[in-house]
Amino acid sequence: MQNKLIEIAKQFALEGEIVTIKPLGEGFINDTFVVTTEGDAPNYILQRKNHIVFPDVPGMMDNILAVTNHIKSKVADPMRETLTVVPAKDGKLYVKDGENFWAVCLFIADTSSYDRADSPELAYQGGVGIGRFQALLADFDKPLNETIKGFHNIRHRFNQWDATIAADPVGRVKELEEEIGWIESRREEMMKFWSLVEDGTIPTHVTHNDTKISNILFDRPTGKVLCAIDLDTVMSSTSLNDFGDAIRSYTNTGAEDDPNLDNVSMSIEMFRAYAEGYLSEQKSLCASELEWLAFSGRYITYEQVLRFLMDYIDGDKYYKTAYADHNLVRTRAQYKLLRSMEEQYADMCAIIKELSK
Ligand code: ADP
Ligand code: GN1
Ligand code: MG
Repeated sequence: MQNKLIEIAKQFALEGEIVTIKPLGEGFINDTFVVTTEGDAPNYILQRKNHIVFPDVPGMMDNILAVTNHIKSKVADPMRETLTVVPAKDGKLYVKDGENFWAVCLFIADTSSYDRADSPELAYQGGVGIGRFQALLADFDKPLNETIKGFHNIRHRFNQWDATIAADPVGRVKELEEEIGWIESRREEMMKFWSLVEDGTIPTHVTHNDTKISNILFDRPTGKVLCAIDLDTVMSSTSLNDFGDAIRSYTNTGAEDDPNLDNVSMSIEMFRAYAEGYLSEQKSLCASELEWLAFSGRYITYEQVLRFLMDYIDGDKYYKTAYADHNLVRTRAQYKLLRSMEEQYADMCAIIKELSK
């Protein structure tokens, strides 16, 4: 494996001799490695991009290059405040090795990354990070490739869901009456929200679409947010999805896949902190976006319940899993979080109203 990785890495325009290549992080989709090099040369992130999940990796890399160049033209420290794509020696933004696609970016040193938010200050900084990301891209006007079709489009997800339930490829549907009921009982309210995006009441912009805390880097010396990474899903969508996915991540008092549901709930303190940070940078939300901002946490958490459960029904094809019923454990934990959001929804709305005055 190591020799294979070195052979791949050498096809990119790296400075310095490669010393080690080691796995990093716990992403559910790609395989990520850190490439260290000799002496003062920079280190790199080497990623095997999941071409089943992302059918057009070249189109995805074009998106990432365009968006990062746009951000670089606006920030004080362009090498640290966004990713830097490192092309292959042949000038392409990826290397294709058999079935697999690989890409490289600069490793940003002196940063911290987290799997969960352990303080309101961190949640505030995370909110600043995504608010700033959206603000920097507000005037980005080139078309972006749709890297995953209908990614946060619940109408599209329901089509996939209905087909998966009908196919029931590994015979799991019969054990899941209760869990399937969680999805079905909320179908209408989720469609109501998405219809507002479809009819333009809620506008679309360039968005990140995968804003969980592990996709943000924080500056180690200051603790301040540095940048959003994992830009594979940058596309046009509603800004609310970025807020909602972050709320799903930062406010959870337990783990995303917590087997102990007593650990899982939504922390309203973290909700306030994240929203404060986000709204301190994102100043251009319209009235309908503000009206639905708190709901977006419920929307994306619901979508995540659906996606984990759908993958379980489908025989665990999409997400990496660590044990047999991991996707079902994830489903139940995310559902507990959704229930907690539903119970505290009035408070969430009141906080957004107060902060957006
Ligand atoms: P995945 O798609 O598998 O989630 P990510 O792009 O999120 O992969 O990377 C996984 C982890 O690697 C991140 O959570 C972060 O800790 C670290 N990481 C990724 N890119 C960089 C980078 N350019 N500099 C420093 N650390 C990084
Ligand atoms: C995946 O790639 P990663 O681990 O950052 C997924 C997100 C899910 C998340 C759940 C492309 O994110 O949509 O919300 O897992 N990314 C993709 O943790 O499907
Ligand atoms: Mg990630």
